[in-house]
Amino acid sequence: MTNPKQNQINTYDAVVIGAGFSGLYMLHLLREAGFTTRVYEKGNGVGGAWYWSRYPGARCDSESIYYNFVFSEELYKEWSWSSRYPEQPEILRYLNFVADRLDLRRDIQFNTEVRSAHYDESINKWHIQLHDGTSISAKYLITGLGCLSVNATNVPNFKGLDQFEGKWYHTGAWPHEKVDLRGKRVGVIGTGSSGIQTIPVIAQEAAHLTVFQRTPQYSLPAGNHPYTTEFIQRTKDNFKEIARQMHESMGGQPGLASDRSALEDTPEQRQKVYEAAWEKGGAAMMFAYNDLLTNEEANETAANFIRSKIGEIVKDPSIAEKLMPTYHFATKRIVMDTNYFETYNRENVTLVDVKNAPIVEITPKGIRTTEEEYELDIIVFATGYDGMTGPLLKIDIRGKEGVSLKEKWDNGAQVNTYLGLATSGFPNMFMVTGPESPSVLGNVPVAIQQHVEWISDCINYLRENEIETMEANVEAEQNWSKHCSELADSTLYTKTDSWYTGANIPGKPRGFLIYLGGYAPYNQMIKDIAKNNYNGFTLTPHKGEIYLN
Ligand code: N01
Repeated sequence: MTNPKQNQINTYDAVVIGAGFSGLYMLHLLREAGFTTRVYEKGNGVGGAWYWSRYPGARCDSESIYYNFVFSEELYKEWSWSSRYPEQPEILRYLNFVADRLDLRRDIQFNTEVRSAHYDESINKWHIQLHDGTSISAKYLITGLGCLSVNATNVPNFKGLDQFEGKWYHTGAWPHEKVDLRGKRVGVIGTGSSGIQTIPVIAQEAAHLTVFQRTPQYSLPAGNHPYTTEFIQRTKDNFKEIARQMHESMGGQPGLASDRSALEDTPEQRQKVYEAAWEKGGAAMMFAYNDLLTNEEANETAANFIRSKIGEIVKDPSIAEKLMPTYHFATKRIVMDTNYFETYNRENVTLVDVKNAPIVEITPKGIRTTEEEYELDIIVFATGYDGMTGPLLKIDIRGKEGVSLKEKWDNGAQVNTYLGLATSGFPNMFMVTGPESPSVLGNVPVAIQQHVEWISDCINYLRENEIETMEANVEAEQNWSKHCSELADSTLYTKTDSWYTGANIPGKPRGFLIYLGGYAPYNQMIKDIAKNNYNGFTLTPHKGEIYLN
């Protein structure tokens, strides 16, 4: 039987994929500017990652007063955060508040997956196919998929998972109803941000928790605390200054940068600086000195400090030793926790080092490593995502001459973008926080706002100047990609295996797809490019003349 929706075609100025921070703001700006815009969202509600990641203990690792939109003073002042690092339900409530306040839902289609987006050169339009067979066409295609998305969760291909008699869940696609852990034997695989947030909370409820750790982490105390009404009022009174500082900082959160090298200080001075940063909590430690990510010796001073803290917190020295990381501090995404290391002092928690004794298979009863079988009722995969390119490459996106993004990027081996916003061969397509933009190395909502505003200004410019298509130039994107790699190679980031480098996904080509030049300089650069009539892009007016920039 043919699906009646298959022949139905709707045309919009812009189609946006995803209704998280990116999609919501993109819809708002384009609609305000008078563009017909439609957002497609796989979930049954807004929120993106915050809609899906409902695992126990999920919370933000940027300070809440900076983890929001600052394009509207009114909106900022109408919302009050409860604490420094709020839990997932509160962030989801915030995004629902934004959607309601800006009346966004009427242009969002929920429970809808975009399966493909193909560019038709004969009419300069994108044809977008939805999971139910509906076809949509649009002049502009904007991906607001996030760098880590539910469509790119990583569940390692362990033998026997299908035979497991208990239940299993991935942290990034957690059930919406409460998972009852009482009296259960729970196993958590993975000790990245998700694992480290959920482990202390699961340990409090489960009968027994077994943590399967492959790489120990430099987790820092979040230093979470409730906000007072007076504090929140002060942030509202200082809205303009807060918004300015967010946009003008290197990572979207003001007040963190140091201008000193760790090696300028004596060991005693460093100890004091690190103690103060540890006490302050959050990301302070990462920014205690300005060379922790570029100088191995400097980095080692911070790494040693954290290892000594782990030794102090964890009572059993053999467990403490297993929990001490050896890679360069902060070269994997920094993790912030509440009572993570303390959790290993509990009697109902076992740490299994799967680097030494790898997982061999999932059995009907639990997990078997090379040394032992662990019986479990529930397995939690806190095993991360196919980040950066994964969310984009899961959709069949084809540009000119039918070439897919997958082919163009050689399945991830040759990712080229211009500024992380566009890629040659894919006219009128824009990526919010795409590969090779500053994206995840900071407070992401700020990176999102900078991109969304740039894209919206750009689409307005195209309309005002009667430009039909806009496409990144091959040379501009090759130079940009080279610049991104050179920057990455001048740091310690590329010396560590992580999801930043693609090393977490077996067979995924390596590459560091994040621009390391900082949010504020990047934002200035893309604004200058716009002012300069979008140099690095080819703009083709309606009449067919070509402006090469
Ligand atoms: O994923 P991860 P995540 N066998 O990739 C292990 C954001 N986030 O979901 O390090 C055994 O960091 C893997 O081990 P290893 C944040 O940006 C934000 O925790 O590869 N273990 C690692 O320990 C974060 O960085 C918030 O050796 C395996 C873990 O699984 C990003 O999401 C909250 C394995 C995966 O860690 C991803 O974090 C949560 C295997 N086969 C997340 N495969 C906020 O607060 C993987 N692992 C905003």
